[in-house]
Amino acid sequence: MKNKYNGIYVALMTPFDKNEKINAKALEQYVNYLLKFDIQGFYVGGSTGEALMMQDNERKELFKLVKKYTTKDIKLIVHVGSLSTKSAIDMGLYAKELGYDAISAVVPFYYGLSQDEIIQYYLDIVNSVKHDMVIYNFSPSGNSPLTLQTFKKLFENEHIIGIKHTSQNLFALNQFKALGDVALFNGYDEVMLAGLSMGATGGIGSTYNIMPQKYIDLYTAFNEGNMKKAKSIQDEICDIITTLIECGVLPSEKYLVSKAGFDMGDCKKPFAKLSLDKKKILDKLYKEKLS
Ligand code: MN9
Repeated sequence: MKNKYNGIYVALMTPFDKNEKINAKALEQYVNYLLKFDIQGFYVGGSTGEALMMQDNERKELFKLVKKYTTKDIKLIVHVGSLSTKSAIDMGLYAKELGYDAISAVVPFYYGLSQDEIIQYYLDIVNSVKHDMVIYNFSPSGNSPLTLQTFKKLFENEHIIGIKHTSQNLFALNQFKALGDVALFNGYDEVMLAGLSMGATGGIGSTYNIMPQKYIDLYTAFNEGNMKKAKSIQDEICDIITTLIECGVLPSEKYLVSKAGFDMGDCKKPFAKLSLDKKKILDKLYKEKLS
């Protein structure tokens, strides 16, 4: 059995202070809060963690802190993806040494690499780090989406054990069943139920930060075959995400979690601070649907 990573994984936010430095105290409080929920793990230092705006040494500092604050036996997957293979390997080795369960890396973007170059990127990382790897299947710019053929080649490697599928293409997600028993995480929270129906074995999401219990309940309802309940939770989630998208997903999430009592600070630049108008919309959302 290859897949030991089912369930609900919160894509952890990183709290920053006014100088864009990690706010360790807020991070500890926030991690402690999330550990009270019946989640299966954290996804550390991904898009939601703002890692792509952080220096490698700052990312390593985050890995160290989250590992230290996670005092409960849940799985920890850490994102080490970088445009540089060398950096990804360096961060991967560090995370493995800290005791992370698995590493993950986004498809290297920007340069429009070929499928072969991308395959080599992942093989170089796992052959050096020798640790479980979850491919972060997200192609924001530059690359064409990874093909099933590419995934088949990647999964010949014993260390490559999962996919975080951040794509609305759920037919592609379903086709991953050809890869065998892999950890298949739904990536877009607004299609969580659809993703589960098409074969996802869990989810990694950003909006789990503001409503973890809804995802736990949706996942449970789905596994119990209670589709009516699962659908009604997904509908509630989609209404909330519609507002988040309108106001900007990451700054809104930080604002909402700060309202709940954790000092998350602002997103790193170039993210803008939320306008007063957007804050008002989010205040209403918080009051009516999240508190
Ligand atoms: O990690 C997140 N995707 C990205 C997953 O950040 C690219 C999602 O949780 C989205 O933020 C969410 C809203 O679109 O589904």
